[in-house]
Amino acid sequence: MKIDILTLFPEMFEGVFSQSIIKRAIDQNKVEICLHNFREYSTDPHHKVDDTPYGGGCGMVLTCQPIFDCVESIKTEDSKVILLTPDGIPYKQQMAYDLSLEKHLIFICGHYEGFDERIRSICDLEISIGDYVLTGGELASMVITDSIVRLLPGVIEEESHQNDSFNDHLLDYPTYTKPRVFLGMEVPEVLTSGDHKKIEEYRREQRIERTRDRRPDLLEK
Ligand code: 6GU
Repeated sequence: MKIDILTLFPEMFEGVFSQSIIKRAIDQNKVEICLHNFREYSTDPHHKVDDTPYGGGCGMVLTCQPIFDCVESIKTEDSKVILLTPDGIPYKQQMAYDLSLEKHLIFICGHYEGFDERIRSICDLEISIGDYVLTGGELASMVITDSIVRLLPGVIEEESHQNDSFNDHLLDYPTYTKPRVFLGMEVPEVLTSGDHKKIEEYRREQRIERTRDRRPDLLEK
């Protein structure tokens, strides 16, 4: 998979993409991530990328030209162009699965002050990561990239995401490791019983119970 990210702040991504599982996925060529500062595409003599809003109001608005030209230069037949914006479709695990099957994603990181409405015309999808406002789409594109890259074949063991929270609209089951007793808190006996059928049953029950307690809204699905 190839992921291109259009941003005015490419340095924000350095730490996130140079550590742990994402770094390994990049090193193993499971994903190629390219950052594009669309300021470089501005035809303005001062490389301006924003301007005041028509009709008045506060803040600056991202202009069409640099983003249109940047997308045009990297888009192919296989590209899906995605705008990060608080008024997009709420991001869910199912969308991570769907996007992980794409060949080429292009993320456009907007700004909270806004972008020219006509930028939406070159986008295939608009995504929001939750009902709160961020200063820009950068953090959202990192969150989405992370959730997609871990699903790419061979990045983590297939089995590790079969029980992920939100699969089958259920949260994950509780896990324990050594020691068996820590500060008086014991590991549930069933997990040390060696009875795999019982363990599977216990985990399924725990997933349902947890979901009922914490996220009853998911169970309705
Ligand atoms: Cl995708 N962008 C911004 N700026 N704020 C957000 C968001 C995206 N998702 C939730 N809040």
